[in-house]
Amino acid sequence: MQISVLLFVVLFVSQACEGSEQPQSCVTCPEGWTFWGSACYRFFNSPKSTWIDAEANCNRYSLYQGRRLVGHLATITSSKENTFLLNLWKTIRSDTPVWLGYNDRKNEGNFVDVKGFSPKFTFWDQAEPNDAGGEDCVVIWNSDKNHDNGSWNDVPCESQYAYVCKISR
Ligand SMILES: [Ca+2]
Ligand SMILES: [Ca+2]
Repeated sequence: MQISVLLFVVLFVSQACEGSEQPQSCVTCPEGWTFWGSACYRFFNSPKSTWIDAEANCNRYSLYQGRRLVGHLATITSSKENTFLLNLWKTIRSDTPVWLGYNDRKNEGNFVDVKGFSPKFTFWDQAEPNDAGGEDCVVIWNSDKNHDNGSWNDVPCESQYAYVCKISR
C-alpha cells in the first residue's frame, strides 16, 4: 500500500515536469517569461517606471517551486548572466537604460540588492558609479552613452526607464 502511494507520488511529480521546457529543474516560468540558468526573466518596456514602481511591479509575479518565489528587479551574479540579459534585451531594443535590482539609497556608495545583500558580481561602466548629482539606483544597457556592452551605471532613482524582473530562489 505504501509503495503504491509512493509510486503514485513519483509518477505525479514526473508528470508535473513533463511538458515543461526545463525538464531538468522542472521550473515552469510564468507566461511571457524566459527561463535561463535556474531563473525566470522578463523585460518590461512600457510604461517606463521609476525604480520603486518597477520593483513593485516585479513583486506582482511569482511562481511556486517548493515555496512561493516572488519576482524582483533582476540581480546578476555572473558575466554569463550579464551577457544573457544583454542579448535578450537586444531582441527587444529600447532607447532607454534598464533598471537592475541594486541601489545605494540607504548607505551612499554601498550598493546592495533588493534583499540587502552586496552584489556578487558588478560590471560598472568606466568612471561609474559616480553618484553624479545624487544617483542611487542601477541600470544596465546605458544607451545614453551609446555603450552596448551591458555595463552598469548609477542614475537617479526617479528616472523612468524600462526594467527587467527575475524570479529565482
Ligand atoms: Ca549613490
Ligand atoms: Ca552615474
